[in-house]
Amino acid sequence: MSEIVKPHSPPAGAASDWTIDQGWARYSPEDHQVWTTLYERQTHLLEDRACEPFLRGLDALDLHRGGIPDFNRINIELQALTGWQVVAVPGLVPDEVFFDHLANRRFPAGRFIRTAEQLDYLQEPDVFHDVFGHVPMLTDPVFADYMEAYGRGGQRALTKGHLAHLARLYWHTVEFGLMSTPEGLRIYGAGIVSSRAETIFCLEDASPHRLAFDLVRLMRTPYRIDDFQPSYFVIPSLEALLTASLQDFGPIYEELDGLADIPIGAVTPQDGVLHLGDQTYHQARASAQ
Ligand code: HBI
Ligand code: FE
Repeated sequence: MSEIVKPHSPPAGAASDWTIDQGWARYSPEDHQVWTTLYERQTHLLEDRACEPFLRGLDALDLHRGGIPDFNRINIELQALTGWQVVAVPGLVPDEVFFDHLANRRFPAGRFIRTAEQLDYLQEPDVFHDVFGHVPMLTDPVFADYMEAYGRGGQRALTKGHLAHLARLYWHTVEFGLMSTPEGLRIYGAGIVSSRAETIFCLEDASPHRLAFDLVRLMRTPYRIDDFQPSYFVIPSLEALLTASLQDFGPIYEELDGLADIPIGAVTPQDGVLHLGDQTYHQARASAQ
């Protein structure tokens, strides 16, 4: 997810679908150590903060064994569970390439890993974000169907000129989604589970709003790519998310044509408010500039 302009033909060495070999044997001991450091930090924090399907996915793929996982190894288990595959790509790929992979149950993942100096912040998705963050949820059959539906929806959104609206759906669910459970709010968004600071902020800080998921509302809401989200959207269940995504978005896009965006961090009278944030975090950041 990025506004960065991407070239439209694959770089040298990549296949026409932009995939490359992971080249697992080429990772250095330092690369593996970065993964393990991040992994241990996050799994400890996520024990009672991530949703059950995410934690189950970590177990199912045996991501506990340390070091950057070999995609060929995790693909055996992932394929058996939900028919998904992880494929390596050089970085961000063009939207149509991205959607084609998702629609065919392939998740494009970066193969490079951040350096030890960049543990907490990074612009482009690396293998820790893509594999630790995204792949565990793909072991859940309902979420697996949702991601495929999203890929198909992306292909249609491109032809209808509504990519910006659909990208917001990805951002507010796949990347930054929260889920309501009998035990309380839990994280399923990949952008959150791969970030130490946002894992705490999204659940425990008084600043952000936590609002009930509503497809149209969420597509009207811009997102931050450079900082924590001012608002998080809470789904009642993965089934509800899948059901919402399987409807025809055509009429929804028509409705959106007549509706203004809702400013980031705003709350409307129609919102289901689980927590009304005081927005102090983003106010302090704005006044410091
Ligand atoms: N490419 N590798 C990669 N990862 C992404 O998350 C990604 C992408 N290309 C396009 C894209 N995301 C977004 O622009 C779409 O989801 C809208
Ligand atoms: Fe991501």
